[in-house]
Amino acid sequence: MVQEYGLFVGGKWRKSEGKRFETRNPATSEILATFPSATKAEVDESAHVAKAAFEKWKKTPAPRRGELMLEAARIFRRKKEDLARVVTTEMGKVLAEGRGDVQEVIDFYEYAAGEGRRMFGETTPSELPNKMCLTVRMPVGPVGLITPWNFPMAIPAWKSGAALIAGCPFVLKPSSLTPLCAAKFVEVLEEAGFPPGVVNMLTGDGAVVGDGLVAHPDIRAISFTGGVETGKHVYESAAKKMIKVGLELGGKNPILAMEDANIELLMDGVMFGAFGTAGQRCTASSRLIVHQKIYDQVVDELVERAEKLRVGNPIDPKIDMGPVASADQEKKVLEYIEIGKKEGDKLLTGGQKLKGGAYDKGFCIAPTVFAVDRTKRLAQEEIFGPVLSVLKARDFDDAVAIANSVRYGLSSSIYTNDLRWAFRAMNDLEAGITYVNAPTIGAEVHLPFGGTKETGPTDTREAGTTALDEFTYWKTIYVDYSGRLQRAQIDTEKIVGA
Ligand code: TXE
Repeated sequence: MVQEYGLFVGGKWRKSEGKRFETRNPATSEILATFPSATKAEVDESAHVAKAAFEKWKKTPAPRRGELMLEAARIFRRKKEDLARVVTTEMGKVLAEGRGDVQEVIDFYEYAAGEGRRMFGETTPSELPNKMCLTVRMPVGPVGLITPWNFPMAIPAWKSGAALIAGCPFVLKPSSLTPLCAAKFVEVLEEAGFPPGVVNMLTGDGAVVGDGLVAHPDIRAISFTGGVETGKHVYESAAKKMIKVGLELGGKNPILAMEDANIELLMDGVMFGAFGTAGQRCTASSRLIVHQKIYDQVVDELVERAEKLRVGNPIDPKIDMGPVASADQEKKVLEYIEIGKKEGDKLLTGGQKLKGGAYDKGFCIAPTVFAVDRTKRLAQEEIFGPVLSVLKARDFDDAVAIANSVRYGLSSSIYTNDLRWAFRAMNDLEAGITYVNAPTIGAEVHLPFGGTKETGPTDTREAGTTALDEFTYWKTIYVDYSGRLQRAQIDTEKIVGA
């Protein structure tokens, strides 16, 4: 029987007044569960509940908040295999990657829990005697977390882990393509025993729940991962309330292959970076920029490798690449393939939906490689599917110019054994992340994650200690224990030597 989920508000699963929608397996079209589309009244209610919970949660000592997170991490570890199967079944990434999604949850919750005993501020000398100055992090209040479908447990974990340890209750609004993953995620937090109202989840329309949370006066920060247009819209509405907004909006991430690159290593990296998660990662290696001297060799090997990838139902451990996540994603990727053909890009392999037998029930697209000119749309726009654009560069400077010619700036990579190129790339590539001799994917949870340009504003970074910045503000505290009025900047000279 298909399970019917409700909303999670105030520590309870409850019914909704909204219409219901289905979530399906993108490999088989099987219905997995149904969920409600929360109404505006339910958005208001969840924000009020989160606000009420904030009063107690902010006063719960941060190490105690961390203990609950460690308990959640233990449960995630115990349930890892089951949860990984939910990720694979609902989102379509292969099982090894489904396990990776859950491992990121465990890693980040453990890491963030430790922040409960750090969350360092500063102490500095005062300019006046018998006075001390310090800074402490303050939680901003209840927050809204709006998440996409491509890392359906890891992204909710990155955002919620930082919010929880900072002292902020949250309302999670997951993508309507992966509500089951979000529900399973929330069930673990429920089992871990977070106080009622600290953890809330509303499923439903972006325009009702997403917009509703961003505009709600009780919601004091938004962390959003998704498409650029939606992200800009969220940014604008949040600006009207002057609240913090974390935005992570995708990329067109380049791998630069220099003439001295280890080709075997490069190929392993490109395959993983371009076709892992069927190319649906914000950090996917979607452009391969190759030095002209090795271009022909790289292209030949690339085509051979891409054609060997086994595409199909990702629950089967023999499969290398699963389907794209939905009919809409499939349509978008196939449209881009048509655009490439119309613009005169050279299709080197793939370029079609896979059909026949089990393929007819899902959204599998052949791993696709195009040789592309730098100004073409396939060289510039995020496709978010298993389509790799290969570009030819004259030399290092030309490769960097191509890499930096796009509107995004999330991840980047260079394959070379020459220190000069490696270090110059670290400086010259316009991106929040640069890898050397590794593909553009593979972020680790204890380091800042985010980009520049239209990937998102540079003032927030997920993961790492920087994750706290999304959900806290600095308070500066002055403690005067001189027992008399001391006036900074005014008549200080009288005090000196007093
Ligand atoms: O994203 P949306 P979609 C890119 C990728 C993909 C495209 C569209 O190129 O093909 O975006 O994907 C919620 N106010 N990325 O349609 O719509 C929505 O319900 C507030 C890259 O899935 O941006 C979901 O929870 N929220 C990205 C979330 O926003 C709104 C990962 C993201 O959905 C809203 C995913 C609104 N008005 C897609 N409308 C990455 N950076 O990795 C929708 N939402």
